Amino acid sequence: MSMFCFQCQEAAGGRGCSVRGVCGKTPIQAKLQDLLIYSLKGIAVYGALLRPTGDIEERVDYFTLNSLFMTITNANFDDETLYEQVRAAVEIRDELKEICDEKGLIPDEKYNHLYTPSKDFKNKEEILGALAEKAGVMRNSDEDVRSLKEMITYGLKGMSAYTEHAYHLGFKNPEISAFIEKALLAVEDYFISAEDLVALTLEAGKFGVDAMALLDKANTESYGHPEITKVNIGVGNKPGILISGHDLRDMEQLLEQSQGSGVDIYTHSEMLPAHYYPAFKKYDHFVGNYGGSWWHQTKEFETFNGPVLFTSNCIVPPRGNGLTYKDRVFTTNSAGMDGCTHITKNLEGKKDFTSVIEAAKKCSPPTEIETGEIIGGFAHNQVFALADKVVDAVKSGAIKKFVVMAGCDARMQDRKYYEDFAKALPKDTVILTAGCAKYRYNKLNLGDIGGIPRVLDAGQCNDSYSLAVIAMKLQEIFGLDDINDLPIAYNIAWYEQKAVIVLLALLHLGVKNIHLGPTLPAFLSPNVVSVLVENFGIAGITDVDNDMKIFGIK
Ligand code: FSO
Ligand code: SF4
Repeated sequence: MSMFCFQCQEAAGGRGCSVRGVCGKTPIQAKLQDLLIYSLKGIAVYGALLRPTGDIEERVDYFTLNSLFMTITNANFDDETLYEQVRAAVEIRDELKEICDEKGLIPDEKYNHLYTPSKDFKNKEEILGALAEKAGVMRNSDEDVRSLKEMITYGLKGMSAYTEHAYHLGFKNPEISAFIEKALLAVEDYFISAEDLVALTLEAGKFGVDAMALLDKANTESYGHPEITKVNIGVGNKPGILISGHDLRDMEQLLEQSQGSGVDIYTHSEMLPAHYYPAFKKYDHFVGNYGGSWWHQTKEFETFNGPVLFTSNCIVPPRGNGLTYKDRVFTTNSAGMDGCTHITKNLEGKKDFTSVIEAAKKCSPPTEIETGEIIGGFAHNQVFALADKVVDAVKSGAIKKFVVMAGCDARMQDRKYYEDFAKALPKDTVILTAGCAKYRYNKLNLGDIGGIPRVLDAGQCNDSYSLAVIAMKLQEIFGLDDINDLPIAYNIAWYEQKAVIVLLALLHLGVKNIHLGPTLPAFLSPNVVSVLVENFGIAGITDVDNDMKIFGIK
């Protein structure tokens, strides 16, 4: 087997990718990512000893967050970057070891194996040959232990992504980093019990809530609370830059630097919610959203005609299929793709997007692919402002049910279920959404209920936190003891590891009976599924009609 990965919903055959990723990840990239996580555990061994003495620097925590983010599905397809990150991890580990040696701090011997590789490796072939098997998913032979350890690892990846975005805005929480360090060591502990791993999974949910709350605070304190916004989906007549991913600090810097340049800025996929923030509305050249969710990019980047800036995942590598846009792709942060320009930040966190802006000036304006508007901006504050209206509609029976349809979109045919489900919902139901899942139904014009749109988009996948805050507020208003007594059904679409931390966070908040689709994760063993079913009522999906009945909707 040349690689093994089963971290996302598109894992080959519903089991795992073993030749090449369905996502486009090559075996070398898969192994370098495994090795990167393994090297982070080497940092965690010494970091955990130094944290109580205050000797752990912020740059180390940031390095771990950024590295975990690089291993998320569709984030980084650049061998050299991944290799250099492994090299840097080994150097950081050795620096920390030296400080520990000076202080007489000695790690538990069960982690001795993590003091490999030594930093003398010469190239990626050498290091992969020596260590890839030790670092991969299959290092755990017991399938339940493997399942729990991988679920925790994927939760850490999602948590790191959200924490890193917050960090870029100057909002930090070292407790999240301390937890990541502890959990990285726990999943490398060959003696840990399944019970302890279950407890750690639930604790990851708690830190998932903290990470999303931190990012919510960072985004709203920096750019204001999202407000109801109509976003243009047509195009103008100037050249454009398309910005994708989730990082709002990059959004801000790009808008600032491109002002007056004669270039328009458009969002793609998960960057759409940037339009909802008051601070970005002052930019006249911030004109709209182009296209749909991430996986449409191979078509849409061709017709966009201008440069594309990825501030995070999801990237689809345009390999060998006659596509011409690759030389217009720029990446930053954890995102990377071989052959594309990567933009880094200086010590103050500033980035220079001149190369992107200059590239845009030489391009034709985007080709129109659709016209009209989509509406969004229903994060917690905006919904609270409408609370009286919403509560009255529930009391009068005008709204009978809310359905949380947050999460991700992806390319497999069976995702059409979500479009069909949205269309089949009766007119007295409201969809609460966040993440790129919304592109399955946000252009369907599903109408409104007394002025309340039937699709309330809170924002990016991390804004699922907002949906939980809204649910808790409704629980308070209606005086309910249990959040599960609200007329809310959860029909969540997952794809990658940010959705894993969103799920664990919802479980931590006490939400039960979540339906997860289009398929349950390949990394869940049958026994772990049983635990989730028994304790949390987790279920998959069936077909639209049957699920409507299960949810008590029709
Ligand atoms: Fe989507 Fe991709 Fe936001 Fe993910 S664009 S799939 S869960 O990266 O992060 O919802
Ligand atoms: Fe396969 Fe998903 Fe892993 Fe890519 S991220 S290799 S598609 S399981």
